[in-house]
Amino acid sequence: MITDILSQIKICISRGKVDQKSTYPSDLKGQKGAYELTDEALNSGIHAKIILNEALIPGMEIVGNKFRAGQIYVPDVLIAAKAMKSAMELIKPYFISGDVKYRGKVILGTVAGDLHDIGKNLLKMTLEGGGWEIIDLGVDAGAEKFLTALGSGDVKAVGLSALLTTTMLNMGPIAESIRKFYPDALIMVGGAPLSDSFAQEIGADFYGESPQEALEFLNEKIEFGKF
Ligand code: B12
Repeated sequence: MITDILSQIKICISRGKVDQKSTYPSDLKGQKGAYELTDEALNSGIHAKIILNEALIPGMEIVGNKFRAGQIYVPDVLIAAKAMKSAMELIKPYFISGDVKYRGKVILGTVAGDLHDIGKNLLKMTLEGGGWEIIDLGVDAGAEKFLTALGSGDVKAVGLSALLTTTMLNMGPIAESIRKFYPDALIMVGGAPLSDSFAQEIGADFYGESPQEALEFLNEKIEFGKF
Protein backbone atom coordinates (compact mmCIF):
# COMPACT_ATOMS: atom_id res chain seq x y z
CA MET A 1 0.00 0.00 0.00
CA ILE A 2 1.29 3.45 -0.97
CA THR A 3 0.22 5.04 2.31
CA ASP A 4 2.11 2.37 4.32
CA ILE A 5 5.46 3.01 2.72
CA LEU A 6 4.97 6.79 2.88
CA SER A 7 4.16 6.67 6.57
CA GLN A 8 7.16 4.40 7.18
CA ILE A 9 9.41 6.92 5.43
CA LYS A 10 7.87 9.72 7.50
CA ILE A 11 8.63 7.80 10.71
CA CYS A 12 12.23 7.18 9.59
CA ILE A 13 12.76 10.89 8.93
CA SER A 14 11.16 12.04 12.15
CA ARG A 15 13.10 9.47 14.23
CA GLY A 16 16.39 9.87 12.39
CA LYS A 17 16.62 6.37 10.95
CA VAL A 18 19.00 7.00 8.04
CA ASP A 19 19.47 3.54 6.49
CA GLN A 20 19.46 -0.15 7.33
CA LYS A 21 23.08 -0.04 8.56
CA SER A 22 22.45 2.71 11.08
CA THR A 23 22.13 1.48 14.63
CA TYR A 24 20.14 4.54 15.74
CA PRO A 25 17.41 4.57 16.99
CA SER A 26 18.03 1.29 18.78
CA ASP A 27 14.44 0.03 18.52
CA LEU A 28 14.65 0.28 14.71
CA LYS A 29 18.06 -1.47 14.48
CA GLY A 30 18.29 -3.80 11.45
CA GLN A 31 15.19 -2.34 9.83
CA LYS A 32 15.13 -0.41 6.57
CA GLY A 33 15.75 3.30 6.85
CA ALA A 34 14.70 6.43 4.97
CA TYR A 35 17.17 5.62 2.20
CA GLU A 36 16.00 2.09 1.37
CA LEU A 37 12.32 2.91 1.76
CA THR A 38 12.57 5.96 -0.50
CA ASP A 39 14.38 3.81 -3.06
CA GLU A 40 11.64 1.17 -2.83
CA ALA A 41 8.91 3.77 -3.13
CA LEU A 42 10.50 5.26 -6.27
CA ASN A 43 11.01 1.80 -7.77
CA SER A 44 7.40 0.89 -7.11
CA GLY A 45 6.36 3.89 -9.21
CA ILE A 46 5.40 6.41 -6.53
CA HIS A 47 6.06 9.87 -7.91
CA ALA A 48 9.03 11.73 -6.38
CA LYS A 49 6.78 14.69 -5.64
CA ILE A 50 4.37 12.52 -3.62
CA ILE A 51 7.24 11.06 -1.59
CA LEU A 52 8.46 14.59 -0.88
CA ASN A 53 5.13 16.12 -0.01
CA GLU A 54 3.58 13.24 1.86
CA ALA A 55 6.55 11.65 3.60
CA LEU A 56 9.77 13.66 3.68
CA ILE A 57 8.47 17.16 4.40
CA PRO A 58 5.86 16.00 6.95
CA GLY A 59 8.64 13.97 8.65
CA MET A 60 10.80 17.08 9.02
CA GLU A 61 7.76 19.05 10.17
CA ILE A 62 7.38 16.66 13.09
CA VAL A 63 11.05 17.22 13.93
CA GLY A 64 10.69 21.02 13.79
CA ASN A 65 7.58 20.98 15.98
CA LYS A 66 9.16 18.68 18.57
CA PHE A 67 12.33 20.79 18.64
CA ARG A 68 10.35 23.97 19.21
CA ALA A 69 8.34 22.28 21.96
CA GLY A 70 11.58 21.21 23.70
CA GLN A 71 10.74 17.51 23.27
CA ILE A 72 13.91 16.74 21.28
CA TYR A 73 17.38 18.27 21.15
CA VAL A 74 19.93 19.43 18.56
CA PRO A 75 21.50 15.95 17.99
CA ASP A 76 18.00 14.60 17.20
CA VAL A 77 17.52 17.40 14.67
CA LEU A 78 20.89 16.63 13.10
CA ILE A 79 20.24 12.90 12.71
CA ALA A 80 16.79 13.58 11.25
CA ALA A 81 18.39 16.02 8.81
CA LYS A 82 20.84 13.26 7.85
CA ALA A 83 17.96 10.87 7.13
CA MET A 84 16.24 13.55 5.05
CA LYS A 85 19.47 14.19 3.15
CA SER A 86 19.92 10.51 2.31
CA ALA A 87 16.39 10.34 0.89
CA MET A 88 16.83 13.64 -0.95
CA GLU A 89 19.87 12.21 -2.77
CA LEU A 90 17.50 9.74 -4.44
CA ILE A 91 14.82 12.33 -5.10
CA LYS A 92 17.13 14.98 -6.57
CA PRO A 93 17.63 13.36 -10.01
CA TYR A 94 13.89 13.72 -10.62
CA PHE A 95 14.21 17.48 -10.19
CA ILE A 96 17.23 17.67 -12.43
CA SER A 97 15.59 15.52 -15.12
CA GLY A 98 12.66 17.90 -15.12
CA ASP A 99 10.26 15.25 -13.89
CA VAL A 100 9.45 17.70 -11.12
CA LYS A 101 9.67 21.30 -12.35
CA TYR A 102 11.47 23.90 -10.24
CA ARG A 103 9.21 26.75 -9.19
CA GLY A 104 12.04 29.27 -9.18
CA LYS A 105 15.39 30.18 -7.64
CA VAL A 106 15.89 31.13 -4.00
CA ILE A 107 19.17 32.27 -2.43
CA LEU A 108 19.91 31.18 1.13
CA GLY A 109 22.71 32.04 3.51
CA THR A 110 23.52 32.72 7.12
CA VAL A 111 24.43 36.37 7.48
CA ALA A 112 27.88 37.87 8.01
CA GLY A 113 29.52 36.62 11.19
CA ASP A 114 27.12 33.72 11.72
CA LEU A 115 28.27 30.11 11.48
CA HIS A 116 25.04 28.44 12.65
CA ASP A 117 23.79 26.65 9.55
CA ILE A 118 21.60 23.83 10.85
CA GLY A 119 18.38 25.83 10.50
CA LYS A 120 19.41 27.21 7.12
CA ASN A 121 20.15 23.68 5.90
CA LEU A 122 16.74 22.49 7.06
CA LEU A 123 15.18 25.40 5.22
CA LYS A 124 17.18 24.43 2.13
CA MET A 125 15.94 20.85 2.25
CA THR A 126 12.35 21.88 2.79
CA LEU A 127 12.36 24.38 -0.06
CA GLU A 128 14.17 21.96 -2.36
CA GLY A 129 11.64 19.35 -1.37
CA GLY A 130 8.90 21.82 -2.25
CA GLY A 131 10.33 22.28 -5.73
CA TRP A 132 12.47 25.41 -5.32
CA GLU A 133 15.99 25.60 -6.71
CA ILE A 134 18.41 26.77 -4.03
CA ILE A 135 21.58 28.80 -4.42
CA ASP A 136 23.28 28.09 -1.11
CA LEU A 137 25.77 30.75 -0.02
CA GLY A 138 26.68 28.75 3.06
CA VAL A 139 27.64 30.63 6.20
CA ASP A 140 28.99 34.10 6.99
CA ALA A 141 27.58 35.76 3.87
CA GLY A 142 27.71 39.53 3.57
CA ALA A 143 25.76 41.85 1.25
CA GLU A 144 28.28 41.46 -1.54
CA LYS A 145 27.84 37.68 -1.71
CA PHE A 146 24.05 38.03 -1.84
CA LEU A 147 24.23 40.69 -4.54
CA THR A 148 26.63 38.61 -6.66
CA ALA A 149 24.26 35.63 -6.43
CA LEU A 150 21.28 37.82 -7.27
CA GLY A 151 23.19 38.87 -10.38
CA SER A 152 22.93 35.28 -11.70
CA GLY A 153 19.40 36.21 -12.73
CA ASP A 154 15.82 35.11 -12.24
CA VAL A 155 16.04 34.85 -8.45
CA LYS A 156 12.61 35.01 -6.83
CA ALA A 157 13.56 35.31 -3.18
CA VAL A 158 16.40 35.55 -0.70
CA GLY A 159 16.41 33.84 2.70
CA LEU A 160 18.63 35.24 5.45
CA SER A 161 19.30 33.24 8.59
CA ALA A 162 20.85 34.35 11.91
CA LEU A 163 21.15 32.68 15.31
CA LEU A 164 23.04 35.33 17.24
CA THR A 165 21.61 38.53 18.63
CA THR A 166 24.76 40.22 17.32
CA THR A 167 24.71 38.86 13.76
CA MET A 168 20.97 39.45 13.30
CA LEU A 169 21.86 43.14 13.24
CA ASN A 170 23.76 42.49 10.00
CA MET A 171 20.48 41.57 8.32
CA GLY A 172 19.31 45.20 8.07
CA PRO A 173 22.17 46.45 5.88
CA ILE A 174 22.03 43.29 3.74
CA ALA A 175 18.27 43.69 3.23
CA GLU A 176 18.79 47.36 2.37
CA SER A 177 21.38 46.55 -0.33
CA ILE A 178 19.12 43.87 -1.81
CA ARG A 179 16.19 46.32 -1.89
CA LYS A 180 18.34 48.96 -3.56
CA PHE A 181 19.68 46.80 -6.39
CA TYR A 182 17.01 44.07 -6.73
CA PRO A 183 13.72 45.62 -5.53
CA ASP A 184 11.64 42.73 -6.92
CA ALA A 185 13.36 39.98 -4.92
CA LEU A 186 11.38 38.91 -1.85
CA ILE A 187 13.36 39.00 1.39
CA MET A 188 12.65 36.27 3.95
CA VAL A 189 14.32 36.21 7.35
CA GLY A 190 14.45 33.65 10.13
CA GLY A 191 16.41 32.25 13.04
CA ALA A 192 15.78 31.81 16.75
CA PRO A 193 16.42 35.40 17.98
CA LEU A 194 14.24 37.05 15.32
CA SER A 195 10.68 38.28 15.53
CA ASP A 196 8.00 39.64 13.28
CA SER A 197 8.59 43.18 14.50
CA PHE A 198 12.33 42.92 13.81
CA ALA A 199 11.58 41.68 10.29
CA GLN A 200 9.25 44.64 9.72
CA GLU A 201 11.84 47.04 11.11
CA ILE A 202 14.43 45.96 8.54
CA GLY A 203 11.91 45.92 5.70
CA ALA A 204 11.82 42.16 5.13
CA ASP A 205 8.82 40.73 3.28
CA PHE A 206 8.50 37.70 5.49
CA TYR A 207 9.54 36.27 8.84
CA GLY A 208 8.93 32.62 9.64
CA GLU A 209 9.64 30.40 12.60
CA SER A 210 9.80 27.29 10.46
CA PRO A 211 10.93 26.25 6.98
CA GLN A 212 7.41 25.02 6.27
CA GLU A 213 6.04 28.56 6.73
CA ALA A 214 8.61 29.87 4.27
CA LEU A 215 7.58 27.22 1.76
CA GLU A 216 3.92 28.16 2.16
CA PHE A 217 4.77 31.83 1.75
CA LEU A 218 6.64 31.22 -1.52
CA ASN A 219 3.99 28.88 -2.88
CA GLU A 220 1.28 31.43 -2.06
CA LYS A 221 3.23 34.11 -3.91
CA ILE A 222 3.29 31.88 -6.97
CA GLU A 223 -0.43 31.21 -6.74
CA PHE A 224 -1.26 34.89 -6.43
CA GLY A 225 0.96 35.76 -9.37
CA LYS A 226 3.65 37.75 -7.59
CA PHE A 227 6.28 35.88 -9.67
C1 B12 B 1 24.62 24.19 17.39
C2 B12 B 1 25.03 25.52 17.99
C3 B12 B 1 26.30 26.03 17.67
C4 B12 B 1 27.23 25.33 16.69
C5 B12 B 1 26.74 25.62 15.26
C6 B12 B 1 26.98 24.45 14.32
C7 B12 B 1 26.28 24.62 13.02
N1 B12 B 1 26.87 24.03 11.99
O1 B12 B 1 25.24 25.25 12.91
C8 B12 B 1 28.60 25.99 17.05
C9 B12 B 1 29.32 25.14 18.06
C10 B12 B 1 29.55 26.26 15.86
C11 B12 B 1 28.15 27.29 17.72
C12 B12 B 1 28.98 28.38 17.87
C13 B12 B 1 28.60 29.54 18.59
N2 B12 B 1 27.46 29.72 19.28
CO1 B12 B 1 25.93 28.51 19.16
N3 B12 B 1 24.49 27.38 19.42
C14 B12 B 1 24.17 26.24 18.87
C15 B12 B 1 22.83 25.73 19.47
C16 B12 B 1 23.16 24.66 20.50
C17 B12 B 1 21.81 25.17 18.50
C18 B12 B 1 21.44 26.08 17.32
C19 B12 B 1 20.67 25.26 16.31
O2 B12 B 1 21.21 24.70 15.38
N4 B12 B 1 19.37 25.10 16.53
C20 B12 B 1 18.54 24.19 15.72
C21 B12 B 1 18.03 24.87 14.45
C22 B12 B 1 17.16 23.87 13.67
O3 B12 B 1 17.23 25.98 14.81
P1 B12 B 1 17.30 27.41 14.05
O4 B12 B 1 18.66 27.65 13.52
O5 B12 B 1 16.67 28.42 14.91
O6 B12 B 1 16.43 27.20 12.76
C23 B12 B 1 15.05 26.98 12.78
C24 B12 B 1 14.21 28.25 12.68
O7 B12 B 1 14.79 29.35 13.35
C25 B12 B 1 14.03 28.45 11.21
N5 B12 B 1 14.98 29.25 10.45
C26 B12 B 1 16.31 29.39 10.56
N6 B12 B 1 16.79 30.20 9.64
C27 B12 B 1 15.76 30.60 8.89
C28 B12 B 1 15.71 31.46 7.81
C29 B12 B 1 14.47 31.74 7.23
C30 B12 B 1 14.40 32.65 6.05
C31 B12 B 1 13.30 31.14 7.76
C32 B12 B 1 11.99 31.44 7.16
C33 B12 B 1 13.36 30.27 8.84
C34 B12 B 1 14.59 30.01 9.39
O8 B12 B 1 14.03 27.15 10.68
C35 B12 B 1 14.78 26.25 11.49
C36 B12 B 1 14.03 24.97 11.66
O9 B12 B 1 12.84 25.14 12.36
C37 B12 B 1 22.26 27.04 20.13
C38 B12 B 1 21.43 26.83 21.41
C39 B12 B 1 20.06 26.34 21.12
N7 B12 B 1 19.66 25.33 21.84
O10 B12 B 1 19.37 26.88 20.27
C40 B12 B 1 23.54 27.84 20.40
C41 B12 B 1 23.49 29.36 20.38
C42 B12 B 1 22.70 29.84 19.18
N8 B12 B 1 24.90 29.72 20.20
C43 B12 B 1 25.25 30.76 20.88
C44 B12 B 1 26.56 31.32 20.92
C45 B12 B 1 26.79 32.47 21.89
C46 B12 B 1 27.57 30.81 20.10
C47 B12 B 1 29.02 31.31 20.03
C48 B12 B 1 29.22 32.83 20.08
C49 B12 B 1 29.78 30.62 21.15
C50 B12 B 1 31.23 31.07 21.36
N9 B12 B 1 31.41 31.77 22.46
O11 B12 B 1 32.06 30.83 20.52
C51 B12 B 1 29.52 30.70 18.71
C52 B12 B 1 29.31 31.69 17.53
C53 B12 B 1 29.76 31.12 16.22
C54 B12 B 1 29.35 32.04 15.09
N10 B12 B 1 30.18 33.03 14.77
O12 B12 B 1 28.28 31.89 14.55
C55 B12 B 1 24.07 31.34 21.67
C56 B12 B 1 23.51 32.61 21.05
C57 B12 B 1 23.17 33.64 22.11
C58 B12 B 1 22.70 34.92 21.53
N11 B12 B 1 21.74 35.48 22.21
O13 B12 B 1 23.12 35.40 20.53
C59 B12 B 1 23.09 30.12 21.72
C60 B12 B 1 21.60 30.49 21.79
C61 B12 B 1 23.51 29.28 22.96
C62 B12 B 1 23.23 30.02 24.27
N12 B12 B 1 22.15 29.70 24.94
O14 B12 B 1 23.97 30.83 24.68
N13 B12 B 1 26.87 27.18 18.16
